[in-house]
Parts: sequence; structure tokens; C-alpha cells
Amino acid sequence: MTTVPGFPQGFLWGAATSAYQIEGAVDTDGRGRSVWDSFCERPGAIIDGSDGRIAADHYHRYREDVALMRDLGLSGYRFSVAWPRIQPDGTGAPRAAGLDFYSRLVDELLDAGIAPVVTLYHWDLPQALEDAGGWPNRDTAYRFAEYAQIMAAALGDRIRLWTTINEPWCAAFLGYAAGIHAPGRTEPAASLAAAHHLNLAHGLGTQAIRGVLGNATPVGEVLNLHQLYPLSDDPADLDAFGRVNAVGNDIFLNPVLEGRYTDLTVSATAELTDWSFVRDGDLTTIHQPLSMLGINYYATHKVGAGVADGSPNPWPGAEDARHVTDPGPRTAMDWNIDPQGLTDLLLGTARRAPAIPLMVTENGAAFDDVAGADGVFHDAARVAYYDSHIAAVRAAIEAGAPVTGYFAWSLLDNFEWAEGCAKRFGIVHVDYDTLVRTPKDSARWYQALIAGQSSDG
Ligand code: GCO
Repeated sequence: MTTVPGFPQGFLWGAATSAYQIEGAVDTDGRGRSVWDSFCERPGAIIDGSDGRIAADHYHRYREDVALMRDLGLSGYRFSVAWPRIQPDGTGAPRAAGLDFYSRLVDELLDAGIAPVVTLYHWDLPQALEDAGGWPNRDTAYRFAEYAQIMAAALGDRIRLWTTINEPWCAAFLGYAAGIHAPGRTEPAASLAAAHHLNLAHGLGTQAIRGVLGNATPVGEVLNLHQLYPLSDDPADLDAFGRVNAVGNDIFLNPVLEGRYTDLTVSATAELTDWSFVRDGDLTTIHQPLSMLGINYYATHKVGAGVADGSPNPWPGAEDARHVTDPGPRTAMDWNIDPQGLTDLLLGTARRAPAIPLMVTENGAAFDDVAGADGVFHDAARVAYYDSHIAAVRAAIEAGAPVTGYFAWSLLDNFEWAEGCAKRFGIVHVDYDTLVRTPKDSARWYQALIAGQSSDG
């Protein structure tokens, strides 16, 4: 095993994907419908009108994809399980075909020497559970625990690391407040109940997995913590910054790390809800020992005082804040490129949760890739993005942050949610007509880094 200078022995070098974004095969082997199948049918919901019906067809090509990962030398692969393949209606007996797909995938990874890192929920809620109220409905958290128990029994000790919920901020607030992700609801009060029930699902799910596999089973959660900076030290800017931080970060971090919601989280949202959806014992349930905390990082922004314009946004209780990004180079998502933000975020999180190993569970960039005359995608901008951000992780480690893995987002070009197939995050190009995979320069660069051959390393 090689070690990349500046990174600890055993560090996981991986890539990440999610089920709805790559699998396709939405009607295959009895898979049920998810909220994303429905959302994609809503006119105007997806910028280019695309959907995940075929995506990268990974469901049929997973062997080829694992072979690609082996070739790149990855030591870890983070993927998600499509809940509707396991329980088409979100409840009841599991479907053998769904379990079998993930079981085969895991075996294939293990044969290739790649550690499987599973995410149980990456947003593809069974539509039947949404029809029963979705995440604002408390019962959804209990359904999630049942599903987690099924997966723990099926995949067992073959999994290196379980993660429960991916980016609950997006699921709760893009899905139920801003309405730009499935299920497309714009109900800020309900979105706060959704956030609490996603937290509860993490706690109940963790208990369910450890109930099957034992208390030592590695279980964590994945958050897209927002690396925010106040626009100025003007009190109005600091007030807006504080509220955005409260509903962007603290609402997820404090319950899981400390078993409480902060006063500011509650007071900032007091006009929307009285928080009566929090029941006795919930915070203890959410506050399970974390084996790791996953951080997804892309960009930074500054926050100051502004004026609510009445349009739905994903910051319930802080709808009036102004969000500004620094000028300078941007990705195709129009996100700023700020590697220092990743160092700051890792160090800040490490200070808040000193005993918990951290992983960068997603980091990467979309650019408008153009093939060279040789048919290869010379994605120099993406290489530069990875180079600077991996250096930023190294800097955080050197300053004491306990980072134990890094996962490039993403292995493959894929269905980028509301942005459809137009935004490409892969280190491997996917031709959506032929489904042919072609590693981009960034994949070769990452391969060399992992092999310890990078000039940079
Ligand atoms: C996530 C992410 C991914 C996105 C990526 C680029 O939640 O894990 O949203 O699914 O594709 O972050 O936007």
C-alpha cells in the first residue's frame, strides 16, 4: 500500500456516487417509485428536461465501473442504496432482487480491494412515503430505521463504513422549503419538521444498524456543512450570518454532536414553528456515538443582512439574509473556487468535535468538458481544483484535523438533480448516447496521486 505524503497510513482514497444519479434501471427488478421519479416529470423542474431513467446505467454496468475503480487504484467507494429497490413502498418485506444487486456490488468491490462505504439515504424517498406526508411526517423516520435494519442484515460486516443520511440540509430545505429538489414543496414550517425527522432517522437508523451488527459497527452521517463568513462585523450582518449558520449547520450538528438544538436555531425559526414535533427522548436518540462525520464541500459564501423577497428559499428563519460569493474563478455551477474554505471547515469541525474522525465524503467540480482531438477530456481546470483541494485537506491534517478519507465527487458524470445531465462532475466521462466511459485527465491525475507518483504529492 502506498502512502501519499502528508496523509496518514490507511487513508481512504475514493470516489463517490449516488443511486438515483447513476443507476438508471428505474423500472427494473421491481424497483418502486421514488420522489425523484415524480419530480422529474414535473414540467420545468429539471433544467434540461432530463431524468434518471437511464443515467449512467450503472445498474447494468457496475462490474465495468468497479473494474475502472480498481484500475484507478481507489481504496474506497462511497455509493448509496436506492430505498425503493429494497422496499418499493417504503415498508414491509424487502425485495430479494434489490438486496441482491447491492450484495453483488459489494462483493465485486471487495474482490477489487476497494472498501465499500454505504450511504443509506441519498434523497430517493419511496414515493409512497411521500404520499403519506414525507419527511415532515414523523413516521418516515421509523420507516427509515426499518430499512436500515434490513440493509444491515443483508450486507453485514462486508461494509467498511455505514452512513445514514446524506446532506439532510438539502433533503429538508431544498426539498420542502425552496422546492427546487424533490418533492418540490415550499412549506418552510414543514421543512423544519422534516429536518428534525431526518435527524431522528439518523439516530434511529444508527441504533438499528448497531442492533443487528453490534455496537462497534462504524456508523456516521454525511453533512454538507456550509463554510460561511460574515459579510462584515456590522451587527445586522452578524445577526443574519448567525441565523443562516443556525439553520444551515447547527440544526444538524448540535443534535448529533451534543443532543440539543441551540437557542438561536429555535429563536430564529420561532415565527414558523413552536418545535412541538420534538418529543421527549428524541435528542438522546439522535445523539448516538458517531464513528465518523462526513463532510461534503464545494464552495464558500459570505452572509449579511438583506431583505426577504418573498420567494421560497432554503434558509427557514433566515429568508432575509443576503448571500454573496467572492469574485474570481468559478465552476460550471457558478460556484466559487475556494480551497482555503475546506481547510477552515475541517479545522472548525475538528475543534467542535475533537474526538470524531472526519472524512471528506464529497469534493469536486463541474466544468464544461470538451474532448481533445485525441478523444480524451483534458480537464485541466478540474485537475487544478482537485490539486488545490487535496492540498487543503493536507493542510488541515497538518494543523491537527483527524481526516481519514477523501472521496472525489464524482466517479462518473451523472444526473445532477435539478441541473439535469448538463453539469458534469465526473472524473470519468460518460457518453449519454453510447454509455461509454472514458477517464478524463483528472482521473489519471488522481490515479497517479494515489499511487504516490504525483509530482505534487
Ligand atoms: C450530495 C450532492 C451530490 C451532488 C453534488 C454536486 O448531496 O451528495 O448534492 O448529489 O451531485 O453535490 O452538486
